[in-house]
Amino acid sequence: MHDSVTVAGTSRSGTSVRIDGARLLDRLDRLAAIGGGEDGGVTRMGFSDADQEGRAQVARQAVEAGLTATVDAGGNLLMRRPADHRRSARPPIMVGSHLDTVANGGRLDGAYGVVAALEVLQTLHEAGTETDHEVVAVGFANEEGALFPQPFWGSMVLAGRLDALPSEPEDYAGRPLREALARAGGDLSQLKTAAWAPGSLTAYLELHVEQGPVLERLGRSIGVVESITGRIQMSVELHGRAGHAGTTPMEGRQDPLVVAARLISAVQSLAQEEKLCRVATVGRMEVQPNSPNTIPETVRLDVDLRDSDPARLDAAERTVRTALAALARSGDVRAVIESTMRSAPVQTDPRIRDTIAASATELGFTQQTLPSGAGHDAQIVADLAPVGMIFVPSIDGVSHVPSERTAPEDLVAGAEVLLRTVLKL
Ligand code: HGY
Ligand code: MN
Ligand code: MN
Repeated sequence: MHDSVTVAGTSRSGTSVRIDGARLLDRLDRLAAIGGGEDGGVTRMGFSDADQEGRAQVARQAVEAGLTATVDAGGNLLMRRPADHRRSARPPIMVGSHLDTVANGGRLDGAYGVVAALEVLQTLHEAGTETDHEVVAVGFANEEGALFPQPFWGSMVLAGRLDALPSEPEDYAGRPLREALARAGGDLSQLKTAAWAPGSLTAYLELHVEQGPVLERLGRSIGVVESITGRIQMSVELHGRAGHAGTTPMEGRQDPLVVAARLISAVQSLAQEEKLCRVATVGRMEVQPNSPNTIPETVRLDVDLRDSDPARLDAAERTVRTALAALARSGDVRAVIESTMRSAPVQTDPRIRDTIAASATELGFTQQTLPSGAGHDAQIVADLAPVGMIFVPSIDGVSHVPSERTAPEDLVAGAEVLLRTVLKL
């Protein structure tokens, strides 16, 4: 058990409501145990069994706290105070993040924002604090797209961006999402029922670990996020001709892995040398038949491009497509490329930024305004409402790895600022 770490927030009625830091930290430990590995990594890929177990655990904690927990058709977990606390005529304030992780990722990316959102909701409920707006806590489904390659799935459903989603989503192995979504409590044929209308939220707030080095380097406790990066994800298939590694002459080979290697180098250089976009990465590749003494038949890989300027992103995407066409021609392989996800860069709402900054100041925390190099559900929910994001420092600036960590006092500080911001909005 963690010893208690509490600091007061104040509600409209002036009584002080207190984040229960020990409860927050214990729930993070419990959630990290689901899909947890020896090296401290966590694997709860969207719509996997572990993800479902994680969602169920958070839902149980909400119900035990006297809250309601429901899963919408997209698989998003929504937690609310009992009906008699929804008197407010004003649209609710939604707070949350995502519950899924990347493969062998960290214990905080996403999970921290959902557990803190539950903590805020439970703290308000226990204190009997009436807020001007109903507060809804959300655990978005499949933000990472680690198993079913549709990142931001849950927030895209909630934002009603259904036309940008495949009608019959499958995982990387071709297994249909329909059954996995149903197991999570969703329904692929009812996604429309999970969409919220523009203006149906007063604001969306997401608390998240920074996943970068800035706050730690500057020695600041709270990050006030000013913008969230734009991002394009492209899937590439290269079809060559398999053959015996020993008897097939080099002349005339149609080797897709050689083309893939050249493409990966071209992707790296378009960010590193040509500076066409801020970062460019190939993080996933599949080789078929993946046999040491067989010239590959097919290679599949994903390209991830990021920049805060949509025009630069588009130019970088065109460059990848042009480079791929030339490399496929010279390597005599057939190439198929598809942009599987495109999320525009988003500015957070200035009024919410100011409220976060004022909350951090009142609570005595140092702060820093900064951009987010990572993508977040907030950039999708921005279709519906003004959004704000609060960061806390990542130790060594790392994330998406087992060593992802944040100091406990920073985790509690972030939740205190989230609570205070909700009360002030
Ligand atoms: O990839 C990202 O930026 C986020 O972690 N989904
Ligand atoms: Mn992530
Ligand atoms: Mn995240």
